Amino acid sequence: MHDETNRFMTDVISGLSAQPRRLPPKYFYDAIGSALFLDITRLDEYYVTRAELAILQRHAAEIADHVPAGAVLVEFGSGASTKIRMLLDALPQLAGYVPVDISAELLQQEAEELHRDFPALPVWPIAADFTTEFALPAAAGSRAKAGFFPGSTIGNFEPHEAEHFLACAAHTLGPGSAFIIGVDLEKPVETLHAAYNDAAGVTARFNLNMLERMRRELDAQLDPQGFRHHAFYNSAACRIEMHLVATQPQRIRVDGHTFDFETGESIHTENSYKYTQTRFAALAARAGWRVEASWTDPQGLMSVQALRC
Ligand code: AVJ
Repeated sequence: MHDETNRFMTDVISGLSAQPRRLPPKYFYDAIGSALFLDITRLDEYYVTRAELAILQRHAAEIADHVPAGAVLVEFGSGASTKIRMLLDALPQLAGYVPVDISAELLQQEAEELHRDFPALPVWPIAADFTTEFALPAAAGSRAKAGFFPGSTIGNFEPHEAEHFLACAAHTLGPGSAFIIGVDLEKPVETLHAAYNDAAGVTARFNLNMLERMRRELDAQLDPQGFRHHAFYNSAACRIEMHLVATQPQRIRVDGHTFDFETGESIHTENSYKYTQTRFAALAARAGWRVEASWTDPQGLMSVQALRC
């Protein structure tokens, strides 16, 4: 079995053994899940991507002002590298771009495409799980560094994990580095609810794909039709929660383990934390970062923050 599959298996068994049961949201993104997420970003109800792209487009020059000339830019979870392309034209000459992503295949493909489109930009991909510590390529050397972490992916972390992640990033990037990060903001619950319960049911399919993936990759025995998508705003915790809820008694068998579900029992698959500017600035400060500037879209739905450590 591949390392990645092994890790998936271990995380599934420990997550389903836990109470409440949970599965890490990073496992949404196999090829099918990544395609479904792309569909989500195009939904009318899902404001996050559209609002962030509007900010990056409109404020590219100001954002670029926070990235030192000659810096190496490190993107945490680069995926299709769509957003960095929007900044590259505005950015001062970079010494290099380091996309970090768990999917080695996607990385290779994107590195080649970037090289075609930006031949003067050295690209040094790293296949790694950016939620763990990783080493920068030797070529990055002692140059200035800037981090890039768009998409409000930081919202998937518990606040204490987000703090730990930011502290680690400060360590990896080094003192004096910049960090450009997308942070989703608190807003009326109706807007949030619609964004995670779209009328076309794409988010439901995205959530349920986690179970399909367990069948495909781990040979799990389960009935995906016995679970339903449930997403709601937990206002006390300031987060959207996504769950897969058993609609009837269910049994999941995987690698010799058996997990029984009563009707209504859930697997918690994702938290998506929403911040106020003040709460995010306080969290960043605890991790050693100062907010130098922040931008929002005209409706104030989403933010991009420029940090310095
Ligand atoms: C990619 C983590 C930012 O939390 O909004 C979209 C993932 N989940 N719809 C988010 C997601 C359900 C998304 N992030």
